[in-house]
Amino acid sequence: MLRIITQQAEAQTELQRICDRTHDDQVIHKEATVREVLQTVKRQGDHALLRYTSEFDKQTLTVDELRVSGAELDAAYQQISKGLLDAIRLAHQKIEAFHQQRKPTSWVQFAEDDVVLGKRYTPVDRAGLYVPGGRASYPSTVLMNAVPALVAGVKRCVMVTPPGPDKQMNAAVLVAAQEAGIQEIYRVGGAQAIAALAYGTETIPQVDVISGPGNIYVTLAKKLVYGTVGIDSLAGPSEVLIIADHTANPTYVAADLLAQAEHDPMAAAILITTDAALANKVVLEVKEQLENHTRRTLTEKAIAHYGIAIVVEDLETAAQLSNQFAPEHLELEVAEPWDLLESIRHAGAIFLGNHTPEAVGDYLAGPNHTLPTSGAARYASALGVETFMKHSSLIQYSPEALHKIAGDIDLLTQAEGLPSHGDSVRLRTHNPLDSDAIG
Ligand code: HSO
Ligand code: ZN
Repeated sequence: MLRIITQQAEAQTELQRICDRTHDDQVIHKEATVREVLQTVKRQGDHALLRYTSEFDKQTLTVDELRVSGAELDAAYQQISKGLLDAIRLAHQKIEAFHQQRKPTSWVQFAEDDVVLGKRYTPVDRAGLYVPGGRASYPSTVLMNAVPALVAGVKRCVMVTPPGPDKQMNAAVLVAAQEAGIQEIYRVGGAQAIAALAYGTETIPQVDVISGPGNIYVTLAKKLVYGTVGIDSLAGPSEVLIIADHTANPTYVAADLLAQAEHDPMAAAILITTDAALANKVVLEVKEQLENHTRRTLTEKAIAHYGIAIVVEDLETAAQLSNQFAPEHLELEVAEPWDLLESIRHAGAIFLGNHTPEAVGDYLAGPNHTLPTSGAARYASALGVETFMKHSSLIQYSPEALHKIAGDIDLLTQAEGLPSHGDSVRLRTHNPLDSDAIG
C-alpha cells in the first residue's frame, strides 16, 4: 500500500532509495550476457539474430521473415478499429505539429571585418527505432520516436521490434509506424536488435542513432554500443511525482499515481502534499481503485515497493524534495501551479493544474513522452528532433580579420609548443607572395 511519511529525513532517504532502485548487482551479470550477444551479432550477422530470436523470443524465423512484409503492413489496418486509427492519426498530427516547432534551424552571424560565424544543423543519415514488445507494446512510443526522426529529415528510418507468439506483430504498432512514415520494420528485439542496428547485418542496415526504450538488456546494449552509434538516452523504469495542496482531488491524484505504477513493477509513484488529510484520502483511493484493476498484481507491486506519500509543511519544501529526486514526470496539482513552477529546477515533463493528467502527455498533447528517468532530469531532457541532428560550426575569416588576431594566436601557439599552428597563421599574414597577405 501507499505508505505515508511525515519526517523529512526519512522522506529524503526514501527518495534516494527509489531513485537508486535500478542499480542492482545483477546488472553486472547481465552485462556479460549482453557483451556476448553484441560480439556474436557483430561476427555472425543475420545468423546470430535468428539464433537469439529462437533462444530468447522462442520464435523460429527464416532470414526472409526478418523484415515485416508489405502484406503484413497492409493487413494491420484491418486489425484495428476505425476509432483507434483516428486516435493514432490525431496523436500523430499533434506530436508532429509540436516537434515541427522545435526543429533547430541553422544560423550565421556576420561580424566585423567580414568574419562569419554560425551553426549548420543536419540530420543523421540513418536512425534505428527500438520498439519494445510484450508488456510494453505501445503505438504511442512508435510515434514519439518516429516523428522527431522524420521531422529532423532522417532519410532512412528503420524500426525493430520483437516478434510475439506465432511471429505476429502488434497491429497498432505497425499502423502507428506507417502513419508516421516508416515502412522498413524488422522482426527482432532485445540486445541482438541493438547489435544489428549498431553494426549492421546482411539484412539490417547499420544506423547512426538508436532511440527507444526497452528492457534492461536493451538498455545495457545501448550503453555498450554508444560511441559506435549515438543513442537517445538510457531509459529506466517510469516515475511520477505529484505535488498537491488542499485544492487537489484525491481521486484524480490516486488515478495519476496508479497510471504510472501500472507500467512496471519497478515504476515509482510519489505524492508530496501539504495536506495530511489529502494524503490519507489518496491512500484509501489507491486501495479502492486497485480493487478491480486489470493489472492489479503488477501495479500493487510497484505501489508497495516504490509508492510513497510524503506530508510536508509547505510547497517550498515539496519543491526542494522534488528537485532532489528530479522526476521524469512532475504534476503540480495545486491552486497556483505557475507560481510553484518558479521553484522547480529538474523534471523531464511538468503537468500544470488539476486537469492535466500525465496521460495527456503520454499520448497526444504533442511534447515527447520519452523523458529522462532515475534522476537524469538533472542534466538531460526529453527526446526531440535534435536527438537525430547534429550541428557543424561555421567559421570564415577575411584577410583583415586574420591579420588582427595573428599576434594573439601566435602567443597561444608558442604557449602550447605547436609551431605549425603558428605557421598556418603567420604564413598567411606575412607571406608577400600570397596575394591575400597583408603587412
Ligand atoms: N508514461 C510512459 C509513456 C507511455 N504511457 C506510453 C502510456 N503509453 C513513459 O513516459
Ligand atoms: Zn504512461
